[in-house]
Amino acid sequence: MNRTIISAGFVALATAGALLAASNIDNTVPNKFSWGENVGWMNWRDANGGTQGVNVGGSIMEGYIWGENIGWINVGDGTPGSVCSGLACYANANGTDFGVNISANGTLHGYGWGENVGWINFDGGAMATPAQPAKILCSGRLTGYAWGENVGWINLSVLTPGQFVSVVSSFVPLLCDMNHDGVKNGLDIQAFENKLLLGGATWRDICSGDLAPPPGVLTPADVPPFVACLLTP
Ligand SMILES: [Ca+2]
Ligand SMILES: [Ca+2]
Repeated sequence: MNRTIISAGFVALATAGALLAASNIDNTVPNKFSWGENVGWMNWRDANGGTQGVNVGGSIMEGYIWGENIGWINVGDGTPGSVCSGLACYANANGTDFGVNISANGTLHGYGWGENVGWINFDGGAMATPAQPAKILCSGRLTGYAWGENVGWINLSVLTPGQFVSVVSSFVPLLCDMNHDGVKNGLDIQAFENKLLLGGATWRDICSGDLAPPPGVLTPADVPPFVACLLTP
């Protein structure tokens, strides 16, 4: 990363924030901490009382992580300027449009920016041997590793409750709840059809609607198990 990109990152950090959605990271267990081998605990929820903590969306993250030893890390401003495989995403080509993207299979990509530590590469874990890609699981928790050139590995895979990061239970995708309103009923049929016919399925849609092979995509083969799921009490 050159100096131009880094200084642009500072500008984004200074001006982002007012439009952020409130954090949807779990605060009950709480599962809101990741571990950095060189930098200690990082809190994904409580920036500015939770109003500027990390919000996990369908295809992007936004908000701030707080590292007790390293200060703020910005994972995106919530206004991505690009499109990746039919999903809104941060371009991550320079410091003007950066942040963490979420692919339909749940893997995390792109960059966060730490005010004191520079870029955090969420593709880093996928390049490790063996590969341990940063990812959000259908259970709503993060797993894998991110890499910061100045902070080393950031571990999202600690198994102990209270020592990993998860979204709130209300944001965890439910089987066949394709409009993600927390219940499965006839309203989910239109949402399923739209994603099946028009594309644009997010990781949450895949978790809810990808019920038959081939995995990772919605195809007509997913229709019968989807209908069966809707009809099952
Ligand atoms: Ca529903
Ligand atoms: Ca499928």
